[in-house]
Amino acid sequence: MANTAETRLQEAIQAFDFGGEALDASRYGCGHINDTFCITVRDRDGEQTRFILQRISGAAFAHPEQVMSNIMGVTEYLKNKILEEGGNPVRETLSILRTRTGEAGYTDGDGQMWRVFLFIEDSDCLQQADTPELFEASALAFGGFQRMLADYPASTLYETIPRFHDTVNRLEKFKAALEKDVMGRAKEVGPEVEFVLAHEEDCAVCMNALREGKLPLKVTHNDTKLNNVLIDKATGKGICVIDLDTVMPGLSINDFGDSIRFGANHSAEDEKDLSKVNFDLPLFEVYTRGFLKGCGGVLTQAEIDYLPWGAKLMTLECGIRFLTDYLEGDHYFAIHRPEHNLDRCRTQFKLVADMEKVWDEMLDIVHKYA
Ligand code: ADP
Ligand code: GN1
Ligand code: MG
Repeated sequence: MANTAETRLQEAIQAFDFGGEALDASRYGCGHINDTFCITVRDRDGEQTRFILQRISGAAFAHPEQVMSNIMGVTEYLKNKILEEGGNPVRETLSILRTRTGEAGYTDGDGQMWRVFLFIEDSDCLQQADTPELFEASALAFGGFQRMLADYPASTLYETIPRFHDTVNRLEKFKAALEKDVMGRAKEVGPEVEFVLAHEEDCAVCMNALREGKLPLKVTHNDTKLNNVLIDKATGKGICVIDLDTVMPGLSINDFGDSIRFGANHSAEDEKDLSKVNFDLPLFEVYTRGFLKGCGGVLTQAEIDYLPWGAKLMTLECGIRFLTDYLEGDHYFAIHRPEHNLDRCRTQFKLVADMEKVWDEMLDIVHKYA
């Protein structure tokens, strides 16, 4: 287990030339994976500038240098695309600040890697879609991400987390964790285990479609929750897709699906009162419209047909992952209370059950906008 990030924070700050004096370094954001800090710097002109400093999670990423290689390649490519399309490359994708020795990341004395991005100011990071318009803005941004990377050389990307969205493999890992039951928690999760086992066959649907050549491998983001896109405060547009650690070859339907999982409801991912957790079909519709528009025609008919499966399986898989982490002792997702991962698992399974009730409507909506 790595030490807390704070023990190496000053060392990490020293590794970068922020162009002035660091006035403050504070924990920032609501990500579950990396340790994120906001660094406020007084530059040589006396102006204050902010940066995002992150310690990349060693529990999630075995090869952080491969994560940074992917991000360097993708952001450079996106900057050119954004310029071609008349956009602002410093605001519409991440910009890496290199270390004093010119590296993309700094490895600390514990062997953990740190990296710095320019802070994208005048933007909001939402934990819930306050309005359908904002949710649609996120859909346009994530769809646009697919579109802009449609011709990116996928073979140059590392698989930063092997089998990240292989739901069948996630199911196997869950079963192994249940069998081992290292924390003695299996006895508390009977209904959740039953729910997973009742969905065993579903877990294979998208992986089978990939294997059979129905669904193509694309360059995808793989972690498209609402708080991984920044919304421009002035225009309400999705200005910048962030959290590029899992950009790698994957299924486009998973990018669609993960956004639906997180955003097509009116509750938090860790809501304890399940009566408040309801899948919202109108929000599903809004997102579908925005995503397909953002994709600008790069999806095949089969990808469109499978979008509802992307939504259902990303939600099921995420619930299985939370449950697995709970059984294994909460090593992967950051938790802020005991049973946090179990609460998260329960919301996901409630949403899956809701989706199953309106499955035909989901199919109709997808075909309405296809
Ligand atoms: P995690 O993998 O832990 O989710 P993220 O890369 O998503 O880490 O970063 C966590 C949070 O930090 C984001 O949700 C967002 O609030 C904020 N953030 C990350 N990068 C930037 C940036 N370049 N500008 C402004 N805020 C950012
Ligand atoms: C993690 O990094 P973050 O917090 O944006 C996770 C996603 C999960 C999500 C659940 C690399 O996303 O896969 O869907 O939590 N990211 C990684 O909220 O595992
Ligand atoms: Mg994130």
